[in-house]
Amino acid sequence: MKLSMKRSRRGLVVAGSLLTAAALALTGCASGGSGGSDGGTSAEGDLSITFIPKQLNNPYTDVVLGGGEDGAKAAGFGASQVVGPLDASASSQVSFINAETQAGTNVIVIAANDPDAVCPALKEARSGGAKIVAFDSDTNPDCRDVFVSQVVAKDVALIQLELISQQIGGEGEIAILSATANATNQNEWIKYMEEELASNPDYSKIKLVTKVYGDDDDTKSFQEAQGLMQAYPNLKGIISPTTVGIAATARYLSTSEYKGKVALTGLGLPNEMRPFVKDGTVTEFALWDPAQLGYVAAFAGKALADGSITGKPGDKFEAGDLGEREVSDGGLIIVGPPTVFNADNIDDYDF
Ligand code: RAM
Repeated sequence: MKLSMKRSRRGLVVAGSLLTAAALALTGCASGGSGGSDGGTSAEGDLSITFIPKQLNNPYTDVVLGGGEDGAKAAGFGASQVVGPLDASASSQVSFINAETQAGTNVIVIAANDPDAVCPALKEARSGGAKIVAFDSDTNPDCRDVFVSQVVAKDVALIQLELISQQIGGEGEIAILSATANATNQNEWIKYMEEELASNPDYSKIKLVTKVYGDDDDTKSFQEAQGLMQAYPNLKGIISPTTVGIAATARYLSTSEYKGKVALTGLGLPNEMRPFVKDGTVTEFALWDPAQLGYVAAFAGKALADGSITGKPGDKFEAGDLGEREVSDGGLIIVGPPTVFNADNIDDYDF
């Protein structure tokens, strides 16, 4: 399902009655405005930035985009907005990219649902002069200028394996409950997890029995969790490297006979996972600060649009309060280290 949109000079997006809190927050003001186009000017305050997340109805996305709004303001963009689909399917972002190309948006920040499906549209946007910042989930590298990644991808994989291994005592069957089957970020983490399971003797007694996909849809993720327990009665643990998947799985486990018996870890939002840590369903999980991801992406977009970087290795730019960031090989910009959350520290975080 697609949202209908209306944009104003200030970059306002009205997405029918389905406008999310994040989109409201990001647009920063109520309705109205002249309804004019963003034009093609590149004078400092006139630069426009549009964020296209994987999907709008995702609490993780809301936090990322809150940081994006702060970053866009602090970096001096004249207009910032969020547009995007409600589902994270492979091609759901294409029409939104095309609309930005037509509008002459200066910077498009995108978390790709599929590394290939978005490419033709992004290439067209680039040939029209737009700078493309991939964040959270990469596109193919030749379709964007830089990729702002939350944490080094392999580290995201390793930390989740360490956590599950500790929680199941180093042996037994585990499963992965992921987001969509095409998601670049999840697939990269899963690839590193599989490689590590196959090569690290510490994990020789752990067996990955299946990978299932909840599509970053709460209901589907819940059902997949339920299905796992039926299909694999000896399952010892589940890794869910998606905030939607881990929260839905925790909700299922918390009222089931498996609570406290089948371990669950992965990547979660502290505010969503708090009740499940407090009730003993989950002991430890990880994440980074999602707001920082949006914030750094906005500054990267600004540096590209004003020509102070081109996205080549060694390029440096100031990311406001977060300080200097450097572009490394492959146009990669790393935001920060992951944090592990448990009963001792979860109340220190509010996102
Ligand atoms: C979900 C999304 C997102 C991912 C987080 C950890 O919200 O799939 O892309 O980075 O989980």
